Amino acid sequence: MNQITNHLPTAELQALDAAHHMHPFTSNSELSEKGARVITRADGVTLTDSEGNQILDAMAGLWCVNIGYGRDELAEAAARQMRELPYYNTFFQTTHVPAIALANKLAELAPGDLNHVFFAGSGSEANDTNLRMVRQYWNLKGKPEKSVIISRWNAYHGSSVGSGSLGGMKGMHAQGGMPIPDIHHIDQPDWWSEGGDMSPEDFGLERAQQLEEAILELGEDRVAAFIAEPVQGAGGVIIAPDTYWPEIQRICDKYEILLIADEVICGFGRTGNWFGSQTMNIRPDIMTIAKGLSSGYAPIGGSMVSDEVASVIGSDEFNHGYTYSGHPVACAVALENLRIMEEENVVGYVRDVAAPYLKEKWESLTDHPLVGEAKISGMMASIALTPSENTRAKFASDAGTVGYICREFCFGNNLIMRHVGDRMVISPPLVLTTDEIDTLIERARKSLDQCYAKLKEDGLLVAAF
Ligand code: PXG
Repeated sequence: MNQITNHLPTAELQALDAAHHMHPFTSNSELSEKGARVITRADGVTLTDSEGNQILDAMAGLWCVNIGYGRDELAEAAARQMRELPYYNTFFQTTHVPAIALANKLAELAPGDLNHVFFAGSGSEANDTNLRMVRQYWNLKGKPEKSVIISRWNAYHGSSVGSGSLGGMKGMHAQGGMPIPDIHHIDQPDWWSEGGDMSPEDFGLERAQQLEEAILELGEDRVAAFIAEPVQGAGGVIIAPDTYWPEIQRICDKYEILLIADEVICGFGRTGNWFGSQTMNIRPDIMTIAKGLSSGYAPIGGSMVSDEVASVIGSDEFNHGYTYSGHPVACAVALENLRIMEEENVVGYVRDVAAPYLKEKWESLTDHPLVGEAKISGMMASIALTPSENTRAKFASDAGTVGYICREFCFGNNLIMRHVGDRMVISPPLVLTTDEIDTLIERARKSLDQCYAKLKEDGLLVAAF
């Protein structure tokens, strides 16, 4: 077979897919029974599948298509760059204009003195860079024993061995020999699920102070860095109580621990500022970037690095890099994406228009009997599903059972809304109009109603305790 086109019948495409394509984070046997949804095109915030359904993509792909689908300028930028210089590397004292221009632009946009960028092809690769970079930093400072990186349970930092070890997904650790040594995890600031009888404020402080306890337990002279997402994305859009981040910053400063902010989801406008670190008012030494950097139009990631860290790392050869570090086509696409974001004031639109509007509508979902808390930061949001909102009870069914049912109704209503366990999450394109927000909320509410009726019918509206 030479050509696979959009014109084959869906069932045929699904059969070919099941026969040869291994999907990420998917049970392939389950998938081949059901058949994958085949997406054929997209425009703005709307996907079209092979059956002609028009689906509102409230996840922006995988949290990445920030400026929306179908922007010709990005296709043109890629084509132009492919004609001029489709590939050259940035190893061995060479460079090229797209990498130079993008590095300069990023230095201008990044907060503080994060003036340097080490390019990668993805967020996972960039976090692998960070892992090696912070250890090499302390090594060059004459403290090679400072090698432990502290992270959080339920964090997501990527899927490679290094970044998956940094992450705190136990299901991932169970496969393939992770975590690697010298990664230590503390608890996440998820008040709804884990806050017990504490107030959110006290709980936020308690969770931040776990960092201090871990540093003291491991030994200050052993800890290299703390890594965290400003808002946990894949973990369920977990937004820490207000007391959390100031305390984390205090502890990092006190013990001279490098702070790595993983901005792969939060970066590039998602939280209503260019970076989530600005929203949370923290001063990272390193930021991981990817996804929204190119709005997902080309695979690219990187590590934004402070003057201090860059100067220490630069004092010796850093034996690290990827074939596609600073890939010229990906850099050209990212530059065009950032140009559009600036010219169209996308971050201002999020801050002043879209996010306040979405917040009001999203929080109104808490009047639904299935919805406990609603959390939102800029254009990333979650709701906790619960059989009993007054007690913050979990469902008696296995975690994720109810979330999955709700997600299936969302799909049926042409809305891509994800579930993480029994939390429903959204992260739509930043350019979503207020009319499209209305449609999103309408479809979400309808799906919640259907889910509620189904749970009642199946006897699943039962609390775990
Ligand atoms: N850090 C964060 C905070 C992420 O969200 C990565 C690193 C890794 O990036 P790459 O480009 O290597 O995938 C991510 C990626 C999900 C989901 O199901 C989330 C991600 C990726 C795939 C699925 O929520 N985040």
